Amino acid sequence: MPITNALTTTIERVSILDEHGNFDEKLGKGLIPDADLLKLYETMVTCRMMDEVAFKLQRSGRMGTYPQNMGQEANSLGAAYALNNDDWLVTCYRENCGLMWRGVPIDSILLHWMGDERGNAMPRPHHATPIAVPIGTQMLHATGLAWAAKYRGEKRISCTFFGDGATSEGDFHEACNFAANLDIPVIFFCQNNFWAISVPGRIQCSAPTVAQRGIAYGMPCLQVDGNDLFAVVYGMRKAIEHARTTGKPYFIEGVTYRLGDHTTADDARRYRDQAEVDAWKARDPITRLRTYMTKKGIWSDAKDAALREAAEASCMATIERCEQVEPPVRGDVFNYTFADLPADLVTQRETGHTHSLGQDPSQLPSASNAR
Ligand SMILES: Cc1ncc(C[n+]2csc(CCOP(=O)(O)OP(=O)(O)O)c2C)c(N)n1
Ligand SMILES: [Mg+2]
Repeated sequence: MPITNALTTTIERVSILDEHGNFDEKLGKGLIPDADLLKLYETMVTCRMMDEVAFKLQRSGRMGTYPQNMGQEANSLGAAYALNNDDWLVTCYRENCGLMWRGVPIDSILLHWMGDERGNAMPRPHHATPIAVPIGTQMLHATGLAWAAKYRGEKRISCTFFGDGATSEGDFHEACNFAANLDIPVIFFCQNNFWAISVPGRIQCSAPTVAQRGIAYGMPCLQVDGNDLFAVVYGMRKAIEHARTTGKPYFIEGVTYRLGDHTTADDARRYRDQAEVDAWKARDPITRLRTYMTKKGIWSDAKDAALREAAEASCMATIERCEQVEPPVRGDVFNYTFADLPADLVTQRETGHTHSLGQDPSQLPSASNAR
């Protein structure tokens, strides 16, 4: 028997507004009305400002570890813009911009990174799940949420975000397998920023694109320029239409770059070249949009300065509010898991120490904070 071809496939890549200011009129015309574009740009600038402020807060000891979103704003923003507000937005930790577009208060996000978990209890009406730090868990949650919506006959879909490194996790593959084989309308959105902390993408994924990982599960896949808001919106509209009309999943790879360290606990200078960072700085999604809007005559330096001033004031007000929130009580760690707290945990709650640690009474925190 002759050898036949079992599969030939291609992955399309979408770029509409490139870093040199070239705009593809055919794909981009009418995609985002000017009035929306201005609001989207404002959200990006405010998000970037918050990112810079959060970095400084951590450096001055007023915030715990924080993962900067700098450079990746267009991905989650474009997705949140294209989705309906009652579709599930299931994020990890580089999607502040999309959450802000959804209306999640910046207070919630900052409070969470200041170590107060109440910040991560996303206000219910926003259909956003808590920021997921364990790598990969949220893709399963998104699949479950979309499955539940399907079971109830709702038209709601979910869109989940994860990094390139997360596609090496078993959870990713289980979520894809489940969604593809049970026909569950989930959009899997990978933010490929080429690094998983200090592990470069090329030794984590030998395939030329991350998008093709979706092909293995029979999902349509698309790669978009993730620093181009227009391309992200274009790709998301395709994915949303597919998910809503067929009830099946879709895979998007947004090619982007994290301009900051992995988190404030990292120093990326130890493992990546400044030349690489500089090349990506020139592709910054915010600068690109600003140049485009200025050329179009709908933006100016004066408007930009005013926006930045307003964004800074709003970030400062947010921080002031967050720092005035009464800290949570230590006992909360114990209070919401067991109906009847086992005796040894009662002791821990009362004394703040376990059998194995902190036997030296001088190390014990005061029991007065335990409740
Ligand atoms: C289950 C789990 N394993 C390991 C970690 C430690 N960790 C935090 S971020 C990260 C890399 C994630 O890389 P990627 O998915 O590409 O996302 P990025 O940080 O680049 O946005 C790792 C290994 C974790 N948070 N959770
Ligand atoms: Mg990554």
